[in-house]
Amino acid sequence: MAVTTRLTWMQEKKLQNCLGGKQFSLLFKASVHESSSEDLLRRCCNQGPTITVIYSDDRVIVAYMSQGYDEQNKFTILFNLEGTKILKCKIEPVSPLKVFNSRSNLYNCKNLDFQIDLKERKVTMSLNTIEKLTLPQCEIVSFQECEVFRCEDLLDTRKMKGLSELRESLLSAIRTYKPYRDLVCQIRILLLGPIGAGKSSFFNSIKSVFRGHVTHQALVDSNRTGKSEQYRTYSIKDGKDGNVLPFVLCDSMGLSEKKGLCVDDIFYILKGHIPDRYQFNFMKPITPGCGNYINFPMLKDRIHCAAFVFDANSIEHLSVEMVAKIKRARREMIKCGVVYLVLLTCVDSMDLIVRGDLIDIYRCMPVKLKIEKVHKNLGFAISDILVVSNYTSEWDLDPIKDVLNLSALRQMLLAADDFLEDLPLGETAIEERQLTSVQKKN
Ligand SMILES: Nc1nc2c(ncn2[C@@H]2O[C@H](COP(=O)(O)OP(=O)(O)O)[C@@H](O)[C@H]2O)c(=O)[nH]1
Ligand SMILES: [Mg+2]
Repeated sequence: MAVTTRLTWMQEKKLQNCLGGKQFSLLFKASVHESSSEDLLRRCCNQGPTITVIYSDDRVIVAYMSQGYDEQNKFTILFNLEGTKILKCKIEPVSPLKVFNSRSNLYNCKNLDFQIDLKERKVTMSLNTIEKLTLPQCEIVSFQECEVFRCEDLLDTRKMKGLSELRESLLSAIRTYKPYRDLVCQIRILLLGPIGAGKSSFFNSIKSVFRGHVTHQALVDSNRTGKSEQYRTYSIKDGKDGNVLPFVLCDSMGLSEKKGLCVDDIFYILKGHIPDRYQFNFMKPITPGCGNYINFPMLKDRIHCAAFVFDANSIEHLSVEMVAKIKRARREMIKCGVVYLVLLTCVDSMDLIVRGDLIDIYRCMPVKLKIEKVHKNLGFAISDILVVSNYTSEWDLDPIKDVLNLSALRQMLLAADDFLEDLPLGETAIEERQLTSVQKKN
């Protein structure tokens, strides 16, 4: 059976942040392995930097050793984790052999700042250390459990190499993607969601990956006032002069309680009646025949997949009116047979989330809770909720963000295939006849 830690997610996260984005792998646990310093040293030698965690009632005392258990440490840092508080102090570098040397007379080693007796389950600390960590004035602290972890950088070169390879394979899969039975040349993806959710930023992020540098074509509304009232359909080229990619991202006006997109307009967008640069008017829903309304849209003009975009930080604060609008929009999609997914943005700015977490974001507890909330409050299936992280103020491309965003895009293309495959036979037959006649003419 796998040996599991007693550290909570929150405690691990706090330590990770204090130690500059490290991840921990459990090497030793006193209650599972032999409670002897010899066994501990055998398991923990040659493992690089380590943390030794002492659980004493509600308190967790942690010793970070920069050189681990093999040699004399350059520095040792002690932490005292109590509830949500974390206190740290640097102590004289300690030799692990001395820390755990059961043969030494523990209580006579007054010159050591920190010493553990595994057999007796007691830690001794100097008065100076006790004061710095605001521990109760008692030099000997008894404990219930002791664990040792190896500390590694969350983003080491091996992981970054793996990410770059994944990024390349996603790019290649999207470049070479062909819509189901070639029924259309490009998949049209509608981005829909509250004002300020990150719809335009998602388009900019995808365009940036294919362009090779960060671009901000679509106006991003940093004040979240919802100024984008135009319907924009964006085709993206692979590189500056490359081929047009097999998808179009359609950026709509944001949903809002008052001045946002009329939910009645969604039906016309889905069916392909609305042209690029159409000016929305929240006071006046679209009526057939108005302006440059497309009277007889073809399959290529329709929306093949929709993405509801939500800011992870405001999912709990959506008003009753907004939730009702979202649910209506979803019903509209079901009616039109359009498949939909959810994009959860801004996870990078959530409390305690660091860049390194983005490589395994679906396992991050606060993100899992957000996904649960979207599922419970809005009724979307958990498997349809995808996490993305948009470019906001960066200058350089980040493979971690690219992998998240490209994975979401790939899921949308696969979902669009489901839509095309599910079209009533009559509709695909007409479309295929039109396609062959266009091909013959050319
Ligand atoms: N940290 C972070 N900020 C984001 C993300 N996506 C969007 N934003 C910010 O959210 C604000 C609104 O974004 P925008 O794309 O204009 O939202 P839209 O109204 O849905 O098009 C801007 O300040 C963006 O920089 C994200 O993934 N992470
Ligand atoms: Mg926008």
